[in-house]
Parts: sequence; structure tokens; C-alpha cells
Amino acid sequence: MTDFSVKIKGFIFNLDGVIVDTAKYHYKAWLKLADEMGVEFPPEQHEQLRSLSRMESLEKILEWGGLYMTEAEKLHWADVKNNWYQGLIANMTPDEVFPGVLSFLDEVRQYGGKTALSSASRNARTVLESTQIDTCFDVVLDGAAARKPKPHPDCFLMAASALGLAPAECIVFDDAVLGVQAARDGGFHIVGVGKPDDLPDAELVIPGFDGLSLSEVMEMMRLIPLSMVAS
Ligand code: GL1
Repeated sequence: MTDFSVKIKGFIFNLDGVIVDTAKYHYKAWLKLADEMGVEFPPEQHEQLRSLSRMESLEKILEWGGLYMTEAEKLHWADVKNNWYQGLIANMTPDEVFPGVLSFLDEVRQYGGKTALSSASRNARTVLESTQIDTCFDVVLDGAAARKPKPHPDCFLMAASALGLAPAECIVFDDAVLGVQAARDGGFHIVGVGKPDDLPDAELVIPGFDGLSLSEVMEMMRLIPLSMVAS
């Protein structure tokens, strides 16, 4: 159970679809793979892959197509998709960071908060470096770090522990149903990034960070900011 009387000191962000628009590149690469396999894959269906690891995503596509593959074939095709994806992100630039993200992170720092990036993507560090936001986070955990996939809260628990904070002292920002569930189950505060209808279990849903200040988020969630409490 999340304790609302605890002051907030940590801010944990998912990457794809929250900080940068890489979800569109993942979709392009998965779509190419689905096409090769003759599996229909409309954009709405990509929502179901959000937060899943590479192998879990591939297995979902195979399931939708009623296809079977050996483990070796799966590894091969997961690699093929990853090569296509890496080709798409090779030329990413800092202007692909979503509007408002940098000022929001700046505000968190001014307020004395700690930041973590927790992503199921094994390419997270490459994306952070090419968009030049790798130095914006105190802690970075990518898909190689998590021991259990979402909706298990492991990735967020690891991030909180690396920040030296308890879950109830942190807000997680995630754009996927599985991420919201993971944060809730882990005892974190959770802000959904997207549409309220898609993320009914989040405490607050924002469309993105553009024009949004940290104090507005804290007010809307009725939380106590660190700066307002004698530590
Ligand atoms: C994996 C999947 C992507 C996406 C991310 C998490 O990324 O392949 O479709 O679900 O995890 O946002 P990657 O292949 O970069 O490890």
C-alpha cells in the first residue's frame, strides 16, 4: 500500500514512449518482421507490446500469427529485428527527446530530487547517448538489468534501491499498462504518460511533459515535495 504522507525524493522514468519517441522505431522494426512472417500487425496491436522484452514481443507476434519457432530460430529473428531497430536509431538526435522532458528533469534536480531511467530495452543506453540525455539521470537500468519482466516490479525496485530510496518515496512515469501495474504492485506512486482511458490504474495521467511543471504534478497528486519538508 502506497503511503501518501511520505515525502517524494525520487523520479523513475521509463524510456520508450516516455522520454523519447523510440516506440515508433520499435513498431517499424516489429512491423517489418511481422510482414516477413505474414503476420498482420496493425499499429493498435503494438500497444500490447509496450514494456515487453525483445523475446516476449517476438513470442507475442508468433502467437498472433499461430506460428511456431525453435529457440534457435527465435534468437535469430530477435537479432534480425534488433539490427533493423539499431539501423533506425543510429541517427537519432537530441531533438527527438519529447518536448518538456529536459525542463522537467531540470526542475527535479533543482528541487533536490534524484532521477533514474528504468527501461526494458537493451538499447536504452545507446538511445540516451545519441539523444545526449545520458547525463540527466543518477541511475540508468536497461533491459539487461531486470531479473524479472514487467508486470513484476523488479525493474523499479532495483532503480529505487540504486537511488537509496523506498518505493513510497518515488514517482514512476510509465506509458504502458504493464508498467503502471508493476509500479503499483511495487508500492510506488505512478504517473501514466498517455491517455487516461488507456491507463486507468495510474494515480494521474499526463499527455506528456510539455508545459508541465513538477510542482503541478505534485499538486495534482497531492504529494509532499521534498523542498517543503524539513529533512
Ligand atoms: C525491447 C523490445 C521493444 C520494447 C522495449 C521496451 O527493446 O524489443 O519492442 O518493448 O523492449 O520499451 P530492445 O529490443 O531494444 O531490448
